[in-house]
Amino acid sequence: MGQWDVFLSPYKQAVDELKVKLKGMRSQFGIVNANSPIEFVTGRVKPLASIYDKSLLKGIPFEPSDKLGSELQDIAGVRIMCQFVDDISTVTQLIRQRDDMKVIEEKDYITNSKPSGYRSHHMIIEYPVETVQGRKIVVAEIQIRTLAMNFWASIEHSLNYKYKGEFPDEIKDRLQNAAEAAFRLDEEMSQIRSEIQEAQAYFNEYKDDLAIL
Ligand code: 0O2
Repeated sequence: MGQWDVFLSPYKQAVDELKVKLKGMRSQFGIVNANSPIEFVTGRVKPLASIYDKSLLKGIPFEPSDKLGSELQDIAGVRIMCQFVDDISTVTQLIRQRDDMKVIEEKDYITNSKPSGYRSHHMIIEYPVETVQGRKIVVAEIQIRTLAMNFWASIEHSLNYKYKGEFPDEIKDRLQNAAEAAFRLDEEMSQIRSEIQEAQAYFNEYKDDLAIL
């Protein structure tokens, strides 16, 4: 096993565990028949090429070290998607209350969106991982956003590969307009939230019967 594999292994463990725990939160809402503030959860360990790019950007030596692990806070990253903007504060509150992770920083890019138009709530946590060498505290990033914010961010992220962050003005303007449109969509959906949730509750209750029809 290479040095990088050894270094990244607790981060992989953290991502796997966090995904199970956060998906567990979603199922618990289902069990008590309550609308879940969590729609779905994804997670990844930052690819080595992205670790290299970011370490270069931040002027941190590209080597498997504690310094790299604490300065690049998103080597372990988990993303929580919500249906409604209000769900985001419900989820952040649930995470703050947990004893198995410690929130050390929060970044509210929803109230203060990034100049690109990016919106999301970021929580930086310390998460203990039990390894055969003992306990290791891993820094991880949880990004919480609505489905509309996620749609925008994933499109913008793919375009970033093409343009390497240097968007032509026209694309930049269109992306900013699209970000505003996504935000207006979230606002509209919030207005009709109770209608949507009643329909979803009805569908969940009768989905087996509906499947027969
Ligand atoms: P990837 O490929 O997702 O891993 P800071 O140290 O706080 O100044 P840092 O560490 O970049 O800066 O943190 P920040 O700004 O909170 O962003 C971390 C992650 O948020 C990014 O990781 C993206 O996942 C996401 N993000 C931030 N800004 C944007 C944006 O404008 N567009 C999109 N699509 N995502 C964004 P990486 O490493 O950039 O990318």
